Amino acid sequence: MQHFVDEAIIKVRSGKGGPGCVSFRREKFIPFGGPNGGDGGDGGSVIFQTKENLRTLYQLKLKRNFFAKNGQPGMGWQKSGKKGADIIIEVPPGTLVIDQETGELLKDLTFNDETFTLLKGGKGGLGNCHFATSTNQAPRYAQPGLPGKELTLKIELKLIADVGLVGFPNAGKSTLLSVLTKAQPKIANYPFTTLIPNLGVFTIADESFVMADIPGIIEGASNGVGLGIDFLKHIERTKMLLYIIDPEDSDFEQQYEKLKNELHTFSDKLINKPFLIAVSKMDLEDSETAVELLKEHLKQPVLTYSAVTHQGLKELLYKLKSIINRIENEQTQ
Ligand SMILES: Nc1nc2c(ncn2[C@@H]2O[C@H](COP(=O)(O)OP(=O)(O)OP(=O)(O)O)[C@@H](O)[C@H]2O)c(=O)[nH]1
Ligand SMILES: [Mg+2]
Repeated sequence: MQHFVDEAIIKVRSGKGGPGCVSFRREKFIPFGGPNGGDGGDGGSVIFQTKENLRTLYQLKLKRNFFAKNGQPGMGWQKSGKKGADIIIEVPPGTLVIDQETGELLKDLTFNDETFTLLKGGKGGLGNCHFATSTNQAPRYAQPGLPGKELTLKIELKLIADVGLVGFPNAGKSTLLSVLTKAQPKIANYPFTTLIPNLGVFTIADESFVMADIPGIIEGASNGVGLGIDFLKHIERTKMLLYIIDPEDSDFEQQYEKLKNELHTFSDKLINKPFLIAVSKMDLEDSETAVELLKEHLKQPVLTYSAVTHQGLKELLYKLKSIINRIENEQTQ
């Protein structure tokens, strides 16, 4: 199974500013040289950068502390200390940076190659050359550098897939992912087989799209029943949803409305997405009759397929592609 990490707790710290320097010119023929202490370098900052090729937060699990370097102290001859090196934290697009203590969302990093400075390094202190006055021409004082800042962060990754699969447990979501993509999710004939989201890439007419399979959703999920609702955040950013309806389920005709209800309680964003309804397991007996009843009940188009015989899969893929292409065209206009 694909290794999937969607949350990490890390500690970040920006660098301390280097202290300013106290120093005086001392040259052979200038016995009482003026102050020439240079400034301390600024501390390094904590910077986030998104990289499209990263798919998980796995690398944040390996290294939990991300500390920028301190600024160097100022030196004589008005030489400034070097700035401390920044720490750059690379994350996939779709990453949320949250203050672990307050729960405040600090940044939502959506796009590829986005850069965000979370904590600036402490300013370097001024050297004593700045403090000479007419009454004190030899100041023995320089500023200390300002401290860096430290935060504990919760980093959350919302998967960005084109299509999010939504269905009751056991509807056949993971099976669909496994026949359309190279992903190998766990499949079994009992509810709640899928415990973490799976991603796969499907290709149709030379175009590739990402499909996300999440745990099944049941009635009351939005009130914390079952597992599914925790994972709805992973499909909040998908371009579209694909509802998988299970013809084996006794609630067959009501499944779509029940699912929609749960999604609605979770977020309006989900419910306003373009969607498609597909009935799985068409190889089973009586599924044709069930679909006729469903179509009458829903009064909207319903696609059908079987992951066993592969009937209907091509049509399903073309339909998904055309909806995603339409959405993408609308977005670029
Ligand atoms: N006959 C038939 N069985 C199917 C088809 N698709 C899935 N199944 C079976 O349905 C059962 C559930 O499939 P899964 O893919 O694990 O269902 P799921 O929706 O991912 O379930 P959860 O992860 O529990 O939410 C398995 O026994 C599959 O073999 C199909 O098209 N035809
Ligand atoms: Mg599953």
